[in-house]
Amino acid sequence: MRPEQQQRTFPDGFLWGTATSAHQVEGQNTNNQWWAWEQQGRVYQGDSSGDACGWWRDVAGDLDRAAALGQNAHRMSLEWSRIEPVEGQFDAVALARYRAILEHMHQRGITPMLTLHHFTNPLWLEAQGGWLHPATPQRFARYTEQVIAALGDCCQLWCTINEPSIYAGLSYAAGWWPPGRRQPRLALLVAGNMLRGHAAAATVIHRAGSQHQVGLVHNLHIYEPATLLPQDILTARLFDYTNNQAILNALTTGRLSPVFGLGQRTVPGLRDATDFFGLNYYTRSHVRFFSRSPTWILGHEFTPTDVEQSDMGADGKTYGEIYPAGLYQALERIYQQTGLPIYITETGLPDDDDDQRPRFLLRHLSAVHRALQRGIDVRGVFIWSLLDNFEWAHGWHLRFGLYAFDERTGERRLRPSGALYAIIARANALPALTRETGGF
Ligand code: IFM
Repeated sequence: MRPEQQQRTFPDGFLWGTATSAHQVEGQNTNNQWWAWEQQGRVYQGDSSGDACGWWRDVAGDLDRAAALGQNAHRMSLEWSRIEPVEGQFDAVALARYRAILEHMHQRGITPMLTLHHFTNPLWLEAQGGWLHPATPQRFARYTEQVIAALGDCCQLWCTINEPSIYAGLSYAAGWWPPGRRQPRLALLVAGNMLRGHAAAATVIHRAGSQHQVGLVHNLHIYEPATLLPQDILTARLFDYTNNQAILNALTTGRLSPVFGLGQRTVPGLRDATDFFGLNYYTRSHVRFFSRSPTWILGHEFTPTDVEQSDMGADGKTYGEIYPAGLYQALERIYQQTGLPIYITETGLPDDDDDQRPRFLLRHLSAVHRALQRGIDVRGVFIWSLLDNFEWAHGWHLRFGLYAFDERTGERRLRPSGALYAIIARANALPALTRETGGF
């Protein structure tokens, strides 16, 4: 058989999963800053997370669906505001509920990966300034201690914080997310504090035993200079430095660059905090030196009109280019710089009619396979997401699920891409390389 006719297999034990987050699927998360923001009508067309996908009530059906699709892993997050509804008071009932969810997973052969912070803060923390407050990393570590004591025997893969650069940028520079601030300097302070929180939580988790693996989840967005003009190249590098490189440097050196604010630069525990890199990869944008509408520092980001785009980007604020080569670039860069094993903790696209997702999956997973062949240590992929869910500022208007979910009726419907992902996960292999299934 010629090599191009052979299946492209993945290593034994490779994790094939999907990812979700608490606020996006649980429902009735009334005690965090996002719920409050939604009640103020700040989400697109007044949408609210409401009952979301009902996971707090009942998760078994969706976990059955994940298992039936051959998934052997699921990444989900814990809701800090449920576990610590009042500062210093921990809710044993909420922790028991999470324990039951983890047991459901194990019963179905699904390995859990837990994220401790995925964009939401308890209201009491937000009232104190959230991640701008210098004591927040220690508060986060105290919450982590309770979680490890209650759930440490049910999980070994831990993500401390999801996408610090996105949380900080959208909440404190762009102003699209609560608390709606527009001061890039604050965004950098917040990102720095989140790195401190990552180190503090990792120290707690590592203390609980060497079976625990800790990662930080970073959204590696690709910044492409719009032209070869030196000013565009430099601006793209500046965007990349503040959003990507400064975080990679912090993880490998244990020191924060001055972009994160002045003050103590060596962060206790940061250098040894990270056992794996959690890579979220979605897209790239093009960057041009200062235009009349700068979205960040001295620059303007955009997506050229002649590239294939997902349902993202229609609002002109977000970026939706489908760019699988970027996943390979990200994997290679992270592995070269950090030497850490990598989980792709999220990749996916909003595509309501599912006319792009099957090809998206084949092309992005081909990039992963190519990376493995070149010796890059990728341990698993979590597609965002198992089912459509509450997409933050876009509300219910962007559909990322392998299952379509109707938030009015609760109906779930498998999309063709979900069936395709099941074939790949069950075979632990991609179909043979063809023009349709291979190139990226
Ligand atoms: O829905 C989000 C998720 O919460 C974090 N990463 C990107 C996803 C899609 O926008």
